Amino acid sequence: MNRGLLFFAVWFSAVGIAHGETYSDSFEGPVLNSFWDYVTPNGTTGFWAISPEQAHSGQNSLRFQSNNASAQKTVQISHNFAEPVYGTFSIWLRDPGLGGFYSLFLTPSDPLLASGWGHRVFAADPFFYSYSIPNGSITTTSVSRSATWRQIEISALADAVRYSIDGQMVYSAPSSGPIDAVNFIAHSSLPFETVYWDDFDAQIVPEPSSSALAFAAVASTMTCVARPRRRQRGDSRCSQHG
Ligand SMILES: [Ca+2]
Repeated sequence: MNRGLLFFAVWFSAVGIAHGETYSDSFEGPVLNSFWDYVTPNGTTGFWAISPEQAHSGQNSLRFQSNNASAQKTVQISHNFAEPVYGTFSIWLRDPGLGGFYSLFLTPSDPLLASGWGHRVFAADPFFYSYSIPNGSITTTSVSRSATWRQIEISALADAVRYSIDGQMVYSAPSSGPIDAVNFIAHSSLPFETVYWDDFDAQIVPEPSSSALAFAAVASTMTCVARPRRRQRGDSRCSQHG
């Protein structure tokens, strides 16, 4: 990527964070965007890197690779919201078509639901994609696994929950409340198993009782609301009112 494109990519990401309502990440690098609060330390159980080996868009994607230990290994990236949110989250997964356990999942805010697998769509079955609901069982879908890019999308909204793969809805239900974090993750017991992720998108809807009401109370001004992060980073969300 040339410097002009690189600047644009960084600027676009920063604007996406600042407005708070949406965030997109195409993992063009050269480093991982600060939107992500947690990344598995490289070498602990595997490795992650911005990689030109595969790309759903642009020139790069985010590569997860397990290390060569014999134990089960995990590589994970997460964003923790400063307060519970509703929203729609999607990412493209370059599934090798076999092995592993690759998933997008949302962590429910309700502690009684957060102890389980959360809202999760994943590739682990040898032949088909699966999903699990908070404190629920695993369901195998009719969407087949193959060595190609697939888009996984999970909506946790105030009135509904929906899971989709490549635009095909595989599960819907009434809302089970807001979520605290969005995560994607790779588990593997095999050495140097590799998957790629690209084009993450978040459409975030703040809870009416918190930031939405705070924004509504301030009219005709450019307002930036400082939002301390639960783990480490501050954030500011700016919105034009009036
Ligand atoms: Ca990309």
